[in-house]
Amino acid sequence: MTRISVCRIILVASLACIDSRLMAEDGYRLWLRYDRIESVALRTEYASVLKYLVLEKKSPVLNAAENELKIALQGLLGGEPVSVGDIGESGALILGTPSTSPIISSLKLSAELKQLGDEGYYVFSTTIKGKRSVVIAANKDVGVLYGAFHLIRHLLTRQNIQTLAIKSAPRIRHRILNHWDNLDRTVERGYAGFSLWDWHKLPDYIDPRYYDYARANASIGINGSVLTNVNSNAQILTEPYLLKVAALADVFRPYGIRVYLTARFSAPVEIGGLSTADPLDPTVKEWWRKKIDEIYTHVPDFGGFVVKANSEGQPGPQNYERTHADGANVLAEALSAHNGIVMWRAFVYDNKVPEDRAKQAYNEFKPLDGKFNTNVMIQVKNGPIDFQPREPFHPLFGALPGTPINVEFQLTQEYLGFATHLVYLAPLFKECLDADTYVKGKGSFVYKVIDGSLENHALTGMAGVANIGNERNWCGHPFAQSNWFSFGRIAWDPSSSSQAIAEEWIRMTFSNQPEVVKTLAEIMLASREITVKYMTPLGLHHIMGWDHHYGPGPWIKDKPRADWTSVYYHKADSIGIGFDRTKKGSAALDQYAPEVRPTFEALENCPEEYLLWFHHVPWDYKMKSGRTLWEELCHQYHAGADSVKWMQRSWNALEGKIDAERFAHVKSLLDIQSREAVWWRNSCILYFKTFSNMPIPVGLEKPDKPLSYYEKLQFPFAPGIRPKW
Ligand code: GCW
Repeated sequence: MTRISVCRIILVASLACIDSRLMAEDGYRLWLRYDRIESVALRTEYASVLKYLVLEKKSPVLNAAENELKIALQGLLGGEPVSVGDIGESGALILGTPSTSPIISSLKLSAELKQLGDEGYYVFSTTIKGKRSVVIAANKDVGVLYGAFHLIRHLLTRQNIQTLAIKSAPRIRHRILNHWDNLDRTVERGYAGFSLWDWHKLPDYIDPRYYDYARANASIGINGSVLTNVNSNAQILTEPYLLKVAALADVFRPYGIRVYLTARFSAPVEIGGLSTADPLDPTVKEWWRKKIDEIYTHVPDFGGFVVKANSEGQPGPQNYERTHADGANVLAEALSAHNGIVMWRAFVYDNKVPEDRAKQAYNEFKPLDGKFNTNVMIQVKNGPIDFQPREPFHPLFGALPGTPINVEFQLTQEYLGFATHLVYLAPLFKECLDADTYVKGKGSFVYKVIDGSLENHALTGMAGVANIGNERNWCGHPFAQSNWFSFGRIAWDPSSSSQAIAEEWIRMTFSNQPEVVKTLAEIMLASREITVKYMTPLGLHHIMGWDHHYGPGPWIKDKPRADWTSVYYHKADSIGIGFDRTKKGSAALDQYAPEVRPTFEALENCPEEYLLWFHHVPWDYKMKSGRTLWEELCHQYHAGADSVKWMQRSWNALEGKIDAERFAHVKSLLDIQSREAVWWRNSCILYFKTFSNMPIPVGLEKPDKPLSYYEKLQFPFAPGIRPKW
């Protein structure tokens, strides 16, 4: 299909150019698709109140809210002009704060607004001057912006505006995308093209897309963006780059988004001309202080730093025999003068340490609890290894009561089929957040660690490693957009349900038709479990292709680092398979609270989805299904691959109900996913069979190629590869 090059929905574009008949459905508009509402009755009803916008005072943030409402309403109402001014003859949409809007101030909302903080909002229907009205009220302008986006979601999902009474405030303070974007525009583990940031042309050329990025984030409550890769380059801290960063910050600011950078620990040496980066050296401290002051001259609301130190070859304080706390604090001290924060990553492990990799972060950070400055958060991945399709929750959650912890999820699908597989990740995020750490008794859920309520921390955060690139549809796979969306929604409110978020996203992105919503929600909600089955069933992990992590590679061994091989993790032998992390093995389980351990310690108790994570299990072990472990493993791989066929059938049944362009796109991606699921299934079964020495159970289709075929496949140009520094 030829792509019709038409006006994009960008804030700066002419508002009149929204016409779905001209618009190629290429996914560019994400979930902010403001096409005319089909039902005349609903349009008339919405229009009677909402086509009169009342904004009594302007500010950059309030203007952003007003502009968005104008674009949205004009599109949804089918081109009816939206006036900005007074209350109309039939009603009005009034937005503002008590201090910017005399009308809102006259409504005496202090009791309602009290609990809503700086970013919360109150959206409600009422009657003002005898006219039906909808009010978006907040304490601060940014709350009004978020309220505006809530109302837009409400309209896009076709809900009524007669009885609105929505109060909402974020439970997490820092809701941040982490871009692993390099200065040459490659994106580490990025599968949606190159970086959005056109460093070469910044600061002079401002790609209109930056506005759309900001709009999309604001629409789901994301309020921070780390622009650069955690495998960082010190150049970003030099003046020419800070000017570029400042230009992006200027675009994002009216959308409530602060920018953050990654700090390379050796920057004082690399760009500062010092002979050391020892955090306790006074010249180093002074260098960071000056550098940070300089950053704030360019970006007055700069958010702070994310730091990956002494991990996978990155420099850090341990190069100078200092601790992670010494390292974090030198930055934190300088940032604190400007209200900036440090997110210091706990993703540390060392091939030279003779200890289960899953235990190393805890061992490193547990003794440092309470030693970090108050503006430091420790950023912990959801699981103890590395963004696998399934991991138990990280043992550091709950283990550092004296230190704020923020969780890092990966939206980009490094270990989940890149941007080719449809995998809805909200259930994975929720599985971690809803896990019970028991550190303060039953009910000590991970989400309570993250929202600060368990230990009373005010500094809270959630980080999502972005899946965004410069591909036209932003994320590569049309459904990968749902992972960006759901991350924002869950960071705002960790108690949101995966199902509700999926349905909301489908309605906004595809269609409000009940059949479409139902079918797509079923596919999305099943997709993560299906992926686990065809990739890493029963607690297997880290058996992907060498380095690029594309496709299966359970045979990977004999590499320079044992902890980057697959055999390190699955430990298959003639007796069985799996990593024994009980007391008989690495005792990683002992890092969890005593109440958590019994569930996993005894083989008979261990939930089967975590079996091979915690146990080395004999091939003939009897599973709950009555099958042996070997048979069950084969069945799971088959069930996974078969279920992708079910996803294909369900999708195909929607032909005609989804626009042709996205229908065809997803259809061909599902074809690839289906082929790759079979590839996973066949290679893993054939490989593990060399250890089990057991036949593939009767009734299951046999692989049509030998193991050697799969082992020889090479993908030197797989996307998203780690840069070789
Ligand atoms: O998962 C691993 C990735 C690396 C990444 C690292 C990290 C940014 O393979 O590419 O580096 O995690 O999280 O630091």
